[in-house]
Amino acid sequence: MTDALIVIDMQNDFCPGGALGVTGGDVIVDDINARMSAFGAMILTQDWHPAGHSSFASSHPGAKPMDVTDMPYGPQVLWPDHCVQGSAGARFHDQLDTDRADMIIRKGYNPSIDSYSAFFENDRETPTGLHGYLQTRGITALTMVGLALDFCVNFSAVDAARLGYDVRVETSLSRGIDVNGSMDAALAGMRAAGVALI
Ligand code: VGL
Ligand code: ZN
Repeated sequence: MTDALIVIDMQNDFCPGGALGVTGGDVIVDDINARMSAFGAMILTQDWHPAGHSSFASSHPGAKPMDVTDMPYGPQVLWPDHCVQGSAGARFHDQLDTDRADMIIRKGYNPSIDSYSAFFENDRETPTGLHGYLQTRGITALTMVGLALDFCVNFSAVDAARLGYDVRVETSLSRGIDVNGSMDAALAGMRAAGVALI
């Protein structure tokens, strides 16, 4: 049995100075690198949106960032333009040790659906393929770190727990956006799903 470290969205746009910068998002990079050698598998996720993505406030006339809109799949926070495919903001943080990754999974490339989770798009049913990858490698235990704790880490951890993985989130190696109480809701939701918060 192999356990995997899943490093979520450690990209320039989620670090201070980026389009959707998370406070302290960059200070965790060295400690994340230091954790990598403790795992049998190392996976990175990368938020990867086409220009004009439906999760961008700029794609909705009259909307501003952090507004919430109704999408066919449910409520969706509208974000500043971020992690546009091929842009500097979409690149991993310069100090992240990407050479150690076995696998890089991109998400959010579907123009009409956002994808917080590394497992499913925000309709909660369109798979990214990560579950199949982990299953074929025999991986059953997952540790998650990265950005943002209340969105992509949260959704990934809850989906993984639902899929039957043994899931831990190392909160000291993660930072959140905290919009409209999202941090408290995320921590409560992860605990309720059986995710171990370390
Ligand atoms: C994320 C908002 C929009 C994240 C990605 O990585 O948590 N948050 N896209
Ligand atoms: Zn995004």
